[in-house]
Amino acid sequence: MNILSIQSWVAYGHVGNASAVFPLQRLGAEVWALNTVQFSNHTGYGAWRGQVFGAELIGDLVLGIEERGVLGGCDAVLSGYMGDAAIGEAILGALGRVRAANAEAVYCCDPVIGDVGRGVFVRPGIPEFMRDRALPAATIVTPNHFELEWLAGTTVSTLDQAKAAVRGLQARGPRSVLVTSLRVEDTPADSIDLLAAEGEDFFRVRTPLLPISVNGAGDAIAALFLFHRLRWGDARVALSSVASSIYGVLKRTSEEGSREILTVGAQDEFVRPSQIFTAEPC
Ligand code: PXL
Repeated sequence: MNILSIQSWVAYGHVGNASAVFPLQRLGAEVWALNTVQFSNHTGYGAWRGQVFGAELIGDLVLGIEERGVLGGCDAVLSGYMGDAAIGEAILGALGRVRAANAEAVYCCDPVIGDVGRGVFVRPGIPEFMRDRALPAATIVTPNHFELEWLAGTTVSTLDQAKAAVRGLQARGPRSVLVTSLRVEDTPADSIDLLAAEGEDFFRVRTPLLPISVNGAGDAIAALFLFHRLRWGDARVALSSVASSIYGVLKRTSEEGSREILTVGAQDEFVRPSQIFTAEPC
């Protein structure tokens, strides 16, 4: 499996490509990683150094890969944190090149906009880009609770509202939607849900809420969901695998009191999760 992953890079810690690439490789995927920014650390620290790369860099790197004659072997494009909206357009340009070489290529868009508590944390124009430009091109979209509400333009406090919001997104393009960090009325206070829609079907998996606040878990979840869905061709199996792996990694992260996800230290959880959580139809 070959995945073109276009996301941020941080030198220290694990968000963006620094959260997504290693788990994919650990599972056996080849990752063609393009970095939209290189920062010292993630923006959740409030201070960071580094650069947002120009949109033309994305186009140039994709052209270089195309010139190797291998673009047709790209199974999927994965995008995440974009830096600015011009980079978003470059990502869609890259997707166009990939789909010209392989019409079957899947586009998994993690619409990184913000989070409950933090609000919108990306540059102006990016939320609208995700809604109006990226969503219609996506095969799979992986919003968190906050992003689902933003993209759908509704509040989501019940499962039925979540499903209606997801249906609204599907009507605009993606066949599959994975909602992360979902907390609705029937979610117990000590739990958190993942909700996946594939065509007409909905599946939900519930894991214990961990007493931690890390960045980049959503980036790993999107990557893992894409990988397992491509591998198994089944959203329910993919959802169970993702939930089990990410819970295992975050539990270890919590036990060690780390501010960064233990992407490397807990890597066996990507292959053999210690505890299995099964997604159920809902
Ligand atoms: O997890 C999303 C993300 C990705 N990339 C960078 C970030 C964040 C969230 O804080 O700062 C650079």
